[in-house]
Amino acid sequence: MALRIRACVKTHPGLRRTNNEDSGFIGRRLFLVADGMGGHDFGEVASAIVARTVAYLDDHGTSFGPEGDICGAVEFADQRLARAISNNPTLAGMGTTLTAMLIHEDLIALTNVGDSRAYVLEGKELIQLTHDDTYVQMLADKGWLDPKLIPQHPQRSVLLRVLRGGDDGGTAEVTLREAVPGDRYLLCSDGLSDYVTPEAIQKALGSSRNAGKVIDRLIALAIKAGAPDNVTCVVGDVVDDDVEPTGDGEFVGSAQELGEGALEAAEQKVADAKAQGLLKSA
Ligand SMILES: [Mn+2]
Repeated sequence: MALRIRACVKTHPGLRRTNNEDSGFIGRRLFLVADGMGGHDFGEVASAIVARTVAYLDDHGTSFGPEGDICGAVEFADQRLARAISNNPTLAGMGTTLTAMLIHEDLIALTNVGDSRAYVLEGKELIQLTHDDTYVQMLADKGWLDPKLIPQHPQRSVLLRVLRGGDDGGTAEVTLREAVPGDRYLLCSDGLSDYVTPEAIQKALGSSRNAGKVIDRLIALAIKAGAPDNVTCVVGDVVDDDVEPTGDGEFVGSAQELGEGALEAAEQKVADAKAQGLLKSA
């Protein structure tokens, strides 16, 4: 018997956006959500580059243990953003959040940059595992803002840290947790957590054994709330069984749309935008 995570991933562009800048991935041992941002449509490029780069860990060994592996992958992803921007300065300003989870033997390593979240449902209790790198969360941490006011705060989406090929984002903090069969994990972009209350998330997570149905419910709740943003969810259950995971993993959102050549796709987008007169030629 071996511990692993059996997961499902889905994304929805929401009701007000035409493009999806979120990416999601589920593999044999690695799971992630990335929410891109930036001028024009380059947020989707940033989230695709980072999702594709970090997902590489899914098939590659743990030379430095789960913490070292995840830190190295985040650093490498940030360097790839830096390289993409230095090769093509039109991309400057793009960035992405990342919340990633890796299971290794009986440990789960979790990292996050930005405001995409990880939760765990332990029995009936919903616990938020990540700390938002947002301006309002910082104010609340210092005791300057009542956390109850965060959901309505006009600056609630201002991020203090993202991956942007810069000097701050590439250093990942990793927390380790024990993998316990029966625990259900949720990774989500702020398109869910900004519009659906923790109580409603908790209820939906406990509503079915089927992770896909649970995600359908979560997305339906975001849509009921107007879904102004892209919504991406990974729901994963820790199981102890002998079933070998198969397949290459599954991407959704911009990492799926742009494919492995996210960088080349970015360069094509820049060229197209220039041709349409949307950008000044360099
Ligand atoms: Mn978002």
